[in-house]
Amino acid sequence: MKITQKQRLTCLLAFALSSLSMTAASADNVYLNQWGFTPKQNKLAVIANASPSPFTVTRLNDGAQPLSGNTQPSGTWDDAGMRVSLADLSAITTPGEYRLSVDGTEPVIFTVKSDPYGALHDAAIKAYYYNRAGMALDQAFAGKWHRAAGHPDMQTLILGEPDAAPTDRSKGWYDAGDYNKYIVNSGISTYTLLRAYLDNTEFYNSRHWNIPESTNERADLLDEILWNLDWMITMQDSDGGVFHKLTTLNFSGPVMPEAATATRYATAKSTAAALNFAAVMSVAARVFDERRDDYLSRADRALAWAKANPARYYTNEDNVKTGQYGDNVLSDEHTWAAIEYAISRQDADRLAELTSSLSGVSTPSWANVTGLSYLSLLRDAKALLTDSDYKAISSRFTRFADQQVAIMEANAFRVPAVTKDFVWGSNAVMMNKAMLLENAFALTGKQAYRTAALALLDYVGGRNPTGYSFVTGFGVNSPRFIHHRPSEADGIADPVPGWLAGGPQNGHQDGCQYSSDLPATSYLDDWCSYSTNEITINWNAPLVYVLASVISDN
Ligand code: 9MR
Repeated sequence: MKITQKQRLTCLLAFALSSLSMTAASADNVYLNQWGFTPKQNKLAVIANASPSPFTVTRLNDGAQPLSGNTQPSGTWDDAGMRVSLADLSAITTPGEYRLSVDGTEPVIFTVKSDPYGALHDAAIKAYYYNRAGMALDQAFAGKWHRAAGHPDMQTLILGEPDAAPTDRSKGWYDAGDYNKYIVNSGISTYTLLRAYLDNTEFYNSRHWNIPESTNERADLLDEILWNLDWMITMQDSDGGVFHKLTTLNFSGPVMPEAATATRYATAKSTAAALNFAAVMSVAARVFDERRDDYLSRADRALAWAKANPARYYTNEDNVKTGQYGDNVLSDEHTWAAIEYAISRQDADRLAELTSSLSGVSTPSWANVTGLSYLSLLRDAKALLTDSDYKAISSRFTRFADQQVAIMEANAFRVPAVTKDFVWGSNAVMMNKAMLLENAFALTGKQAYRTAALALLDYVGGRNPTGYSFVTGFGVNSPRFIHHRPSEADGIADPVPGWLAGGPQNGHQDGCQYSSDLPATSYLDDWCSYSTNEITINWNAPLVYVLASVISDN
């Protein structure tokens, strides 16, 4: 079909407008998953042009054209300021490389393959190895990103207690782009990885990604998790309380770990730290048989401390300027820790009591862990709950999933995302939703939940209004300048691979220059942008979970 001069102008205008609202690195105005699709999954491309336009799909190896049609207008996404249409490519199920040509746009390539997510999964979990504190990364495992050890943390002090003996608080993962280690954020991150293991045990028992422990008997995922559990244990004080974080007074500059040598302190103890610690130790007790008693007695003591100190909220000491992870609403943490402990102790009576006061399902985050309680109840507590309690929990959970499906269907990009999702770490909001949706799918077998989870994977893989694939090293347009000290300081052009960038949100807390003020397009691939382009252990964890879940139940 020939397009008129007016249509051509409209297309050009739409392209120019969308280019303006996009970040500079976007090459075109077709947005789709840049990682590849499995043969059977839905395949949608979003075109930044509201009017129906002809499109053709060409197979690269033989020039065949297995699909053509017209794009379907799908409405406006106000968060991105875009009116768009969709090309549905789901009919393409034969593995191969394809070109999508939509009239008025630059053609884009997409792939269909049996395992588009395997390498991505391995990189997303290997990112934790790259962030290990206190260990040199050998070239045999780290490739060109090998580096010296930093932060041995063998002689750390307690802030404000100059007489306390220097103490070993070694190992653990660096939280993020900074080099500090925070218990609250370790809580949700370690839980999510333990959850990934518990829900995909067979997959992980035979999965390796070349870390120093890959040749031992244990699953690589468990070795990775132990690196952090070993550190978490060192943060428990003799009274059962848990120090909130191990930190320098200020953030270091963009230098390699071994060059960041300022003194490290354990800060004040907090209720949030004790509860996160107790929850993680309780779950770890279900996974590591040989450590069960130790982990449970640690959880026990942390819970007792939290009971005696139920509202010891953490705020940074006057001279501490690093991340706060402050949370003044701890009812969700109190319930979560108690639920995990009761599950591990097989205490059905206590569980019934806790379950009856559980609040509604919400997307997990470091500050809101109610969703984690639901996951543990659904996955690990069926035999401990009465049928009617289990049903009540399940139906509240699937109601949340149904809401996400409804949001997806109304969204112009067909992703279950709303304005309030665009907070610091919005990509992790999407992945945490996807994790819940994968669980709803596992619980019911309802395909719409899997479709919604995959739509969110597509979103972080490129079907989003910035045109970025948000995982370093994957996709044709992925972040190059993440806010990650080693990636900034190592002199290697490519960032450390496998990290999920925080993603768009329009708080602009870092004062960088953004080309957009809109929630879904305020993203900057620049070191400067710690509010949209940092990486963290709690954002990668649900990505790992979702990929493992999708791969193992393909
Ligand atoms: O992920 C945290 C986000 O929810 C907060 O809004 C933000 C500001 O307090 O802090 C984020 O966490 C950062 C932490 O404090 C320090 N390490 C890097 C984390 C990611 O930016």
